[in-house]
Order: sequence, then C-alpha cells, then structure tokens
Amino acid sequence: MLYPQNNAARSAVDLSGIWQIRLHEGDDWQSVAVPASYNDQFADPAFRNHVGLCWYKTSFAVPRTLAGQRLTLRFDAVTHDARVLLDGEEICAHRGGFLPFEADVTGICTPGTAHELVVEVDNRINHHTLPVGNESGTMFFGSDNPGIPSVEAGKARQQERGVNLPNFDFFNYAGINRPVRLVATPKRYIDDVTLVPAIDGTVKYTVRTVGEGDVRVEIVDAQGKRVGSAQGADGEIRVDQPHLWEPYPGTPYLYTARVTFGEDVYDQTFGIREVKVIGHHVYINGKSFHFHGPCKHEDSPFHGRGMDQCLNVTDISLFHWLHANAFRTSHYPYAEEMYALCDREGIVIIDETPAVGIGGGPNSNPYKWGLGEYHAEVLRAMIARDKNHPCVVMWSLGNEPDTENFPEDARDYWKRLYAIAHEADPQNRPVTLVGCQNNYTRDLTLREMDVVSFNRYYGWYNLSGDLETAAWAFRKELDYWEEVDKPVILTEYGADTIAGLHGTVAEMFTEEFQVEYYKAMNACLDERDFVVGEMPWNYADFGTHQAPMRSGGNRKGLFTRERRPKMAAHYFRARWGNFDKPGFDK
Ligand code: BDP
Repeated sequence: MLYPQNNAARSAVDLSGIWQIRLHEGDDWQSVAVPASYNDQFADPAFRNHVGLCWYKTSFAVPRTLAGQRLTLRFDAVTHDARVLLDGEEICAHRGGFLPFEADVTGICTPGTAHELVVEVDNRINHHTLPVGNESGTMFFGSDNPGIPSVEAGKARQQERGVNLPNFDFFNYAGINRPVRLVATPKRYIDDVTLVPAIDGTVKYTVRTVGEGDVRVEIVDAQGKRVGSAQGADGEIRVDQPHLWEPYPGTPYLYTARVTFGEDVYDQTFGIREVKVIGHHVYINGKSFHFHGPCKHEDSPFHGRGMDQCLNVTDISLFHWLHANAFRTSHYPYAEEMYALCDREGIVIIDETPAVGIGGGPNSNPYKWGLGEYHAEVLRAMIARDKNHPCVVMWSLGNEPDTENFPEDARDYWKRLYAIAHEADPQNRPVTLVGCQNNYTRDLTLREMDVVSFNRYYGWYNLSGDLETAAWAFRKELDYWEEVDKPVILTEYGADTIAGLHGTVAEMFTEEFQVEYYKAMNACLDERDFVVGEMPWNYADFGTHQAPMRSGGNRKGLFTRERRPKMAAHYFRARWGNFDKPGFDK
C-alpha cells in the first residue's frame, strides 16, 4: 500500500488533531489527541487499564477541490483491531495494530460536505493475536506461584474480570497510534510500485495500476537531474555510474523513481545497495557489515506508542551521537515515517513482525494455537509496505518464540515463514528470527535462518551480578554457535539501570554495573569473527505493565525514557566511535 503523498496529482488531508473518545457506549465523549495511544492521556485509571472496545469519533469536511477524484481513508495503524464507520455505515475492518489499511470512500464522501467518522478500537490480545496475550492469566514477568489455591483462584477471577495480560514485556499501548488521512488520487491511479535496484546500476521496476493508461518511469538523482527513464508497467532502467546507498558513516544516497500514469504521479524514493550473506558475514555493497546500535521501542511519555516525528528525529540524532548504525524494530513494524527518516540518515533496520510472545512453557504447544496463516498474512503485509526502503536490510520473523519445548514443530513453523519472506520480498533480503535464552542445544530453528540472532542476559537474569562467571558461560555458548558457521547477531543484551544510582562497587541496577556488564559481554564478542552485530537492549527506558521486576517500566535503556544518557550511553559512544575510524576492522 503506497504511502500517502502530496504532489501535482495527489493530496493527503491529515485528519490528526483532537478527536473524541469514549470507553463505553452511553459514556460522555472526551477530547483525545490523534495520533497517540489513549492510555496515558488521562489521569483516570480507566484509560490506562482499559480492556476491550472503545470508540473514537471526529468529523471532517471534504474539500470541494477534490471533486472527481478517487478518495480513500487511510489509517497508518490502529492498535489492535479496528472497525470504521462513516456516517453510521461500516466501511472497513482491520485486524492487527501495526500496519496500514484503507477504505475506498469515493462514492460515499461527497466533496463539499461534512462526514462523521467513528473508529471502534479493540485492544484485546490472546493466543490468536500478534503480539500474543495470555488468557491463562499468567504474567510475562509475574508472581506466578503455581499451586497456591488462593492465587490460582485469583487468576481465574482476573480472567472473569477481563484482565488482559500481555505475553511480552512492553505496555499494551492502544488507540489510533498513527496518522489518519483522506487521500485523493486521480480515478485512474497508480496502485503500487516495486523497485529492485542492483549495484551495477540496473533498476528493475513494476508498476501496478488501476484503469487504462500508459506508465512512464523516470529516475531522478539527488540533485533532481534525470538519469534514466522507461515506458511500460514493468521493465529495467540503467543508471550510469550509480551512487550507492551506504549506511552510516557512509553517504546514504537516494534516487527517486518518478512514476506517471495518465493524470497520476507518484515519487518513490529508493537507494541502490546490495545485501548478501556469505559464509559467516553479512555484506552491504560487497563490504562486510557490522550491526551496532541499540534496539528500540516506539515509546515515550504522554504519547505511548503514538507516532511523533520530533521524537523520531531526536532518536535518530542520538543514534548518530552514539555512532550507531542499526536497530531492530523490536517488536513490531514501526511507523512508516521512521523508515523514510532512516533511508535519509543511513541507519540500517532489521524489520520485525509483531510476533512476540509465541510460547507458553512446556505444557502449551504454541504451534497448535493456529497462528500460522495470520502470521504469514502479517509478514506479507509488512514486506509489501516496506519493500522499497534501502534502510531495511533484513526481515525478522519474530521475537523469542518457544523453540525449546517443541523443537520440531517450531522448526516447521518458522521454516515455512522463512520461505514465505524470501518469496514475498522482491529484493530477497536475508531473513532472521530472534531467539530466546534457552537450552540452545535443543533449538533446531535458528540455524535455519540466514543470520542467527539471539537475546542473552548472562549476568542479569541468570548468574546475576557475577560478571566473571557470566562472561565465562557466554563464551561457552559462543563456542557452540561457532560450529554452526553462520553470522550471529546478539540482538539483545542488557541490565536494568536506575539513572542516577551509583556505587563504588558495581552492583546490579547502578550505572557502573551497566557499563561493567557491557564491557564484560563486549570482550566476549570482540573475540569472535562470526559475531556481526551487537545490539544493546534497550535504546531508552520504556513503559511496561506492572510486575515485581519492573520499577516504572523496563530500565535497561542506555538513555532514560526522556532521552538523557546514562553512563553506558557514553561508553558505547566511545566504543562505536572507534569502529568508525578508518582502518578499524570490526
Ligand atoms: C527479552 C525480550 C524483551 C524484554 C527483555 C527484558 O525480548 O522484549 O524487554 O528481554 O527482559 O526477553 O528486558
């Protein structure tokens, strides 16, 4: 689905602003900001803790100037499920909280008149949603205490009361989290553009259109100069002496494919770059690439998971300050604006589906939950949305599923998705799955991926505080992966740290411990050539549900939630600054 554009042929009317919300039918309507999660916009705990349906409404006038155009309403993301009514009639419904959807309203929205828009939002999660919720009433990080009759009864009571527990470690922020726009295009229109550039300068393209007409594609360089063109809905254009899209600290050079079709125009930005996995290395444009940067969340005070361009720019400028070159969109596809920014800023993205929480312990086989078809659909939709971004260099099928208790079922499930990702991606990028810290000798799945990615918390959740033994144990595991002979990325490692808590002795939760922890783990990584990435968890402190191991959220950030650096941020800035120096071979 093409990202909305304002250009000579198209317009996108942004419906962001103050809408109305109510949690129950019959309640009074209250003002709410869109886009943003509703949870933290009100002092009333009913919003913070809401489970179930709620309703948003607004009204908008369709400009008379749009008469004769094709009109759609585009929702970039409503978390999680949505039903949309225009003037009381349902116009579309969508499942899943992190990808766009649209409804054709050409015949229904009359230019020159006003319309009422109502969005019914459902934030419930369970074993059939992505991310996964826990209908059994067990918390992700909880005082589980199985076997205590009163606690078991309490859990049953929670279920009756409709408590919605996530099977993942981030707050289940909900609502209209990303922009809503009224998009106008000519009646005969460009429906999709696919670009497959190669570093010799050939750019294969396919344009999908609706209606009769001729397609023309021009390639324009960063100075606005035309460097190639072709006619027809698919074909190939050659750019002489192409400037490559290089990740930071190189130049992320961008071209534009200007597509015209009858009256319609669409400008698709792209970069010429090549991603390959050979042996135990990942190559971008033929150069061995080392991924270094903290993984993120879409998370901030007040907005929750709401899209905020100022926050995106701040975050990416702090990535530059850190000399970071990559992040993973843990644990769901991010707002499209972030990918466009990373294209321009040269920050590499590992793009992840919202498949987090696929695991229920030894007594529950998650591969019997029936998620496979829906998961494949979400994976295809994410790839279709993000396929043209040069910053996206790898797909992540999901985060920390169970691959230990049902190893064969896990392997079959993830191998099928691996094949679907390769088949769906016109640029055929590498595919990975992020593994959990478990008995790695039972895992049959990670080695089936192009890149082995895993999260490890030696010294934190296990061998807690004893960094010497933690490093010893981590080295032992790395010996195991060395035999697998694939590139390995440490996609998470970290220690909760209360900003401002210090000690002469580096004990857990102090800023000194966080630095010592990273030094100890990085020493292990530096010894191994097959480790092609280090991605601290997390870029910034972030909101989670209440739990005995969470104090005001997850505190593993290199930055606070307000983006103030902890000591560990300064440590990584110095370390990664060295990686940028000429001649440094990482
Ligand atoms: C991993 C998860 C991540 C958590 C992190 C942690 O992938 O979502 O936030 O651990 O515990 O299990 O901090």
